[in-house]
Amino acid sequence: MRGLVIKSTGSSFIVRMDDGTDAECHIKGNFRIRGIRSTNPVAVGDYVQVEDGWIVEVEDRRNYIIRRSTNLSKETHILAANIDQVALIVTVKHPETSTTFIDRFLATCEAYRVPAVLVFNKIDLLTNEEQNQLSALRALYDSLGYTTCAICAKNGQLAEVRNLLDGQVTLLSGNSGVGKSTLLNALFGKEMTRTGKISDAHDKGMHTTTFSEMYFLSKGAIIDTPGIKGFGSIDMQREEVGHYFREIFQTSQDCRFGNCTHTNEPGCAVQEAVIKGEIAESRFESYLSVLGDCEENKGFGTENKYR
Ligand SMILES: Nc1nc2c(ncn2[C@@H]2O[C@H](COP(=O)(O)OP(=O)(O)OP(=O)(O)O)[C@@H](O)[C@H]2O)c(=O)[nH]1
Ligand SMILES: [Mg+2]
Ligand SMILES: [Zn+2]
Repeated sequence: MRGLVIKSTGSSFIVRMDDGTDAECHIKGNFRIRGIRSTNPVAVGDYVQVEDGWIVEVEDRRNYIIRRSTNLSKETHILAANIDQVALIVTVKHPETSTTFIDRFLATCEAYRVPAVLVFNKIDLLTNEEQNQLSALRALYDSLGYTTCAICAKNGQLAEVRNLLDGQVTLLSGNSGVGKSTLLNALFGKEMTRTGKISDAHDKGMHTTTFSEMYFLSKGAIIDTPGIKGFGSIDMQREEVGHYFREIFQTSQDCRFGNCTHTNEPGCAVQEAVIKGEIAESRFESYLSVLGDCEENKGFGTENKYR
């Protein structure tokens, strides 16, 4: 029988069967999907065929989003499949989300053609100066064509985000502790899942959510996922990296060389735009960090290198 994977712990899955019942299912150790080397061949959002509690087949995915797994192998981890959008939850502080992390995530969404929105949470904590920082960040990403919104999940100030979620299947992602699960609970008005504290010592989340799960809204659905540290991405050619940074791609049309990597080529329009302030330095730095990974040819996802 066919069903939709709504929860994954990595070793077991809850599948909502077409008849409306939920079944706990497993996969055999040698289960693989052709063409994708991932640590989890089955992800939340997958449509599967189940026989006697075993997932025996995964239907072709409309889309999916992956990151490199934490080990240094070539293997990747599928965050979710068949989604309408990613809501990347970020915070200016407590914990601070780095622009490198944001840009790496957005670049991967571009590569996989999954729309991404940026949700700035914990605006209740911000001083005036930090509010200015927030405004500057929103202005930057708005100018690139990403939808942004600012919320306080803790106090239920969610108006901005509710509209974005309506009727969509949305993957919630972001660093640990940014408030993904708090947002989920606030949207439902009751405790659907556990939330955690921010460690005093490191000002980071404690990786409270350890599995991915889909929750159904009256229209649409939300997938809460474990927080991630480094955002590894996919294998890219050096010339390709610029394609996934919208403004860099656009500006690169004016570079002298078609395969310009915007590092030290003459007649580089991108470098010129950075100097003129037309491309944000933070974005260019993120671009260079991804490019650097290609150079070292070692996959992006080393746990501690990027937050
Ligand atoms: N002040 C403030 N605190 C918030 C807000 N949203 C979440 N928090 C707090 O941030 C902490 C972490 O929240 P979680 O919802 O567990 O974070 P998470 O993103 O699900 O973290 P992981 O499951 O570890 O990935 C909790 O103490 C929340 O109460 C907010 O809008 N304002
Ligand atoms: Mg959580
Ligand atoms: Zn260039």
